Amino acid sequence: MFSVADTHRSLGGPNSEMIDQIEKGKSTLERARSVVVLTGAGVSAESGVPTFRGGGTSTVWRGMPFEQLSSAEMVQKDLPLVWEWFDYRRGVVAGCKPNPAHEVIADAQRSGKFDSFTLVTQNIDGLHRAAGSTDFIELHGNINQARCLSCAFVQDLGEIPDDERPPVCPKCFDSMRPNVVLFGEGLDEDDLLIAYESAAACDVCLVVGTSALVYPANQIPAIARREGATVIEVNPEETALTSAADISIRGAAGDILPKIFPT
Ligand code: BJW
Repeated sequence: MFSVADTHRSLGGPNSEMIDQIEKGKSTLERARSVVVLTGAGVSAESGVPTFRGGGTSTVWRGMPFEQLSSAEMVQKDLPLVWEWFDYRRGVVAGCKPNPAHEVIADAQRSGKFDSFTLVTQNIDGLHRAAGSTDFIELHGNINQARCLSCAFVQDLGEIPDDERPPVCPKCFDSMRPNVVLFGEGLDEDDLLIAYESAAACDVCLVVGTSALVYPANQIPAIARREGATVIEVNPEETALTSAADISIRGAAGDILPKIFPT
C-alpha cells in the first residue's frame, strides 16, 4: 500500500516530510492574527531577478564581487561605476514581472483575514509594489530612485534622463546616488523600528527567500521568535535561519506560498 507521500516521492514530487511542513505552515497561518513577512532576493528569483548568494555562488559583475560594488566605500571611490552597476540591474528588473509569491503576499495583506500584516522586504526591485502591495517597508531602499549626497532629496529615476550620471540634485545641485542601503551604511531608523516592533508583536513571522546573513534584517525573525512567535522559513536551501525556524519548508516561494496562505 502506497501513501500520498510515497506517490509524490516516486513521481519526484515533495516527500512526506515536506508535505508535513507545508501542512504545518498552512495551519499556523490559518490560526494567525498578526503576521510579519520578511522577504529576500529569493522571492524574486522566479521572476528572473538574480539572487546575491545561494546555490554556492555569489554575484560577480565585471570581475568584482557585489559586496565591493554595493558598498559605501565604492560610492566614495567611484560613483559613476556604482551608477553603471545599478543601471545594469535596473535594466534586468525592468524586464521582470511579479510571480505568484508576490501576488499571494499582496492578496493576503488585502484580504483583511489578519488583524495585522506587515510586509518587510530587503529587495530593492519594486516587485512587491508591482504585485499590488501598498503598505510595506523597503529596508534596503529602491532601485528606481536617486538620493542627493548632500541634502538627501529623493527623486524617481523616471524623471531623470538616463544619460545624466551621476544625476544632479534639482534642489542643491550636488550629485545624486542610488537610493539604496549599501554595505557599511545604516538603515532608515523609523523603518527598522517599525519592523522590529511588528516582529516583537506578531504571532507568525514568515521568512521567504533570504539567506538571513545580512544584519540588521536578519534580526527580525530572531526578535519574533524571542517574543514567542512561530517562525516559518520558505527557501529551497538551508540557511543561517533554518536551525532556529519552527517550520522550515524547502521549496520555491512561487510554489509554496500559494499552498500555505489561507484563501
Ligand atoms: C529562493 C528561491 C526561490 C533562491 N524561492 N527562495 C560582520 C558580522 C556581522 C555583520 C557585519 C559584519 N561586517 C559588516 C557587517 C554589517 C553588514 C552585514 O550584515 N554583513 C554581512 C554580510 C556579514 N551589514 C551592513 O553593512 C548593513 N548596515 C549596517 O549594519 O550598519 C551598521 C554597521 C555598519 C558597518 C559595520 C557594522 C555595522 C547594511 C546592509 C545593506 C545590505 N545591502 C544589500 C545591497 C543592497 C543594494 C543592492 O541591491 O546592491 O542588500 S547586500 C544584499 O544582501 C542586498 C540584499 O537585500 C541583502 C540580503 O540578501 P538576501 O535577500 O538574503 O539574498 P541572498 O542572495 O543572500 O539569498 C537569496 C536566498 O534565496 C538564498 O537563500 C536562496 O536559497 C533563496 N532562493 N531561489 C525562495 N525560488
